[in-house]
Amino acid sequence: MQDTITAAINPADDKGSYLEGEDLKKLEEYFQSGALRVKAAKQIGASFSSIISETVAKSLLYGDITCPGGNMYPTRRYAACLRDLGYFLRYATYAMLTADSSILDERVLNGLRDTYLSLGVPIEPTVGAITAMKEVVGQRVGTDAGREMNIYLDYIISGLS
Ligand code: CYC
Repeated sequence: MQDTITAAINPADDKGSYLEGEDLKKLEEYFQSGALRVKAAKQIGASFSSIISETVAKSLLYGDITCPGGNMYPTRRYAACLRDLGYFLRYATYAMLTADSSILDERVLNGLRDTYLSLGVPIEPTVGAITAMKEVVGQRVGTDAGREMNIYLDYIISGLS
């Protein structure tokens, strides 16, 4: 896993140089937004289960997907879906904290699309659920932090699409 700090320092170290210019500016912005990131992570962590249930209610419930023949039926698959949404939220929160998406590549997206395709987990409703999650999270953490979380939830959407 990488983060904004190591992503700036590693290449500078390779060149044996100090940080300067754009790289330093990026770090400055990162530190300035630090309190915002930590506050959002705290809010999300304190209410993750209601974020997931609201996301599911908004995007997946009351359709065919939870009925016999749907991919969220029976309960075992319904639970797998809630678990997956929990993974997406938790790892997007880690990525938002570090302002770096590499943890998503390494721990979430690596092979996920192929796994979904081979198990018949439908991509479109999954993307719809992550889109609903963006709205729910935005309402909980506010516009600025919501924008940060959107970057990483969108990153998961692109990785699945
Ligand atoms: C299954 N989701 C899976 C599987 C994996 C993941 C590996 C197959 C193994 C299993 O059932 O546990 C995902 N595992 C992960 C991820 C990580 C991991 C991301 C990283 C930490 O370790 N079905 C739907 C919904 C959607 C859904 C739209 C929820 C958004 O219709 C999810 N994922 C879903 C379902 C299964 C699954 C239903 C079970 C499929 C099956 O066994 O038939």
